[in-house]
Amino acid sequence: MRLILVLGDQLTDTIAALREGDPAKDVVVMAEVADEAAYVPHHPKKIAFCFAAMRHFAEELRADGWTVDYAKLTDGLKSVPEALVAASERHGTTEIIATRPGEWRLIGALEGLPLSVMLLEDDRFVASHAEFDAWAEGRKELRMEYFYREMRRKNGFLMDGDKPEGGKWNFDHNNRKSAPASVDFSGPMKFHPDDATEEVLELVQDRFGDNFGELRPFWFAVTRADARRALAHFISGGLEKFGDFQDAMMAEERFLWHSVLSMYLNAGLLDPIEICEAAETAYRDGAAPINAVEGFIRQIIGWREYMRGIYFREGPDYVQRNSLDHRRKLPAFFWTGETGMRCVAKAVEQTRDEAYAHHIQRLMVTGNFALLAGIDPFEVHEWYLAVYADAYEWVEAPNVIGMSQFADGGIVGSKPYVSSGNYIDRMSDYCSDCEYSVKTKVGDGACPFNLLYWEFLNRHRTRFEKNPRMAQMYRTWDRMDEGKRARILEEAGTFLETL
Ligand code: FAD
Ligand code: DLZ
Ligand code: SF4
Repeated sequence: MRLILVLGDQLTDTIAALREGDPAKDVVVMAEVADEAAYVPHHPKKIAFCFAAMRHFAEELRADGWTVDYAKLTDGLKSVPEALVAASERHGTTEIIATRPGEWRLIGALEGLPLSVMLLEDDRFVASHAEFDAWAEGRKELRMEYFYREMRRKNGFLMDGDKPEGGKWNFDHNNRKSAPASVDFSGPMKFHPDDATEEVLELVQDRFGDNFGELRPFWFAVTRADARRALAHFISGGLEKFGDFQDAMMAEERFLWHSVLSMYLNAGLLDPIEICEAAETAYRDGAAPINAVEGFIRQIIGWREYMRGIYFREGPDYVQRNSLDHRRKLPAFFWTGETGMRCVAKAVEQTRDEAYAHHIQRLMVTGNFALLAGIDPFEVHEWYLAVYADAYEWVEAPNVIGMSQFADGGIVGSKPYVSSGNYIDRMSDYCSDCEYSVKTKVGDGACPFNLLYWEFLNRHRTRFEKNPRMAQMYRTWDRMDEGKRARILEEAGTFLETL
């Protein structure tokens, strides 16, 4: 008899450890534990989703004939290792089968156990570690686009023989429409909590009710069957315009045409291949255009897989990187939303309510602000890890430390994702109601993004002026009247002091 560990983001009935086990002999161990619920102050919706999905999954395993030893949070276990040691004593076995966790912290903890642990590769991904590393080996730059093309070829998604469907690998230039007047998609499918989920909601309210984030209304799917309904709902209603408005942001439309499937995918309720197949079928059936479907598939077999590859290739110290030596504390308004910057206030507000913000809100509003203001990237990382329902370190860290904060020195991005208020104004409806003026570059009411943008470029001049993708910005800065430049730097400095 052996123990099979299933973690809160391993809720897939074909996961490696379950495939290795035998329902007739082995016992599945699942545990809600204090340490996992508290390594960052997770959003209550994230904890509730995790526990409710774990409990439902345990029931499904039992129905499939498995014996499941399930510990609830109220059983008082501190950590995953403690849960395994206790289960090992209870069942009289020291043999553990586990699927490799998605975080170095937990991998280290399992490897340090005084038990015999068989750690199996997590193969719920399109690319294995070996495949990613082989692709990365010897390359000067690890550009996602080239990795993505290999994944397209390997999996045959949107291929026309050996050519990309539609004659191009990437249709992103079609995908930059600004915010529309209205949204004709109802957003993600929402579900009513059943009794088992209600029990979790009460527990989470009791134990984590003071964490940042609204627990209710709780509308996430917590089973694979419901997650599949959410997928079908998106494919039939959202995918068609996903591409067009992928980068748009609206104050009162939190989801636009985004899929809002990442939490299900990352927890194991959905599989990346099944999602991409559903999207490709919609394209082949004429229900969604190529720019939407290519863009969507690229996010999943491209960006998501690439981020995972980077996290595991770069190693446990990745989250500590700080190539720009940013040291400022995270401003309180990341937790309160109390700022006159409407774009930031709205992004924080919806994050608090939904444990969700879409990519451009994460990258070009909160991420952009943190980078421009020189916030310590580790603090930024901990914030993102805590507040989003889809956040697990393997995917969150390369997005935050790499893509968003440039703290890895340019592994993920060839230039920092910074912008002035102009970009936000072009892509959103935030600015019209803001107490700052996006058109004002300096002086009374100037949008802080406008000031901080130039201050950032000036501060990091030696680092970035030779970057061909940034040279134009430095030329614009240099052409500016000297007095104006001095005022911008002075006002930016004053603003930064208020943070
Ligand atoms: P859609 O816009 O509908 O995209 C479809 C799917 O593509 C997503 O469900 C997701 O699985 C995948 N995807 C898209 N972009 C990325 C990306 N950059 N990296 C990985 N997968 C991607 N994603 C997470 O899953 N967890 C995180 O903790 C996370 N943190 C982020 C932090 C920052 C600073 C940034 C800029 C991005 C982060 N992302 C993260 C990526 C992306 O923002 C989310 O995957 C996406 O917003 C989830 O919403 P959705 O399901 O509606 O995605
Ligand atoms: C996110 C999370 C939370 C909140 N709680 C638990 C838990 O109590 N038990 C568990 O097995 N997993 C939990 N998880 C998911 C883990 O944090 C996740 O498996 C690791 O971070 C590795 O990705
Ligand atoms: Fe954000 Fe500036 Fe626009 Fe206000 S004016 S919403 S701070 S970009």
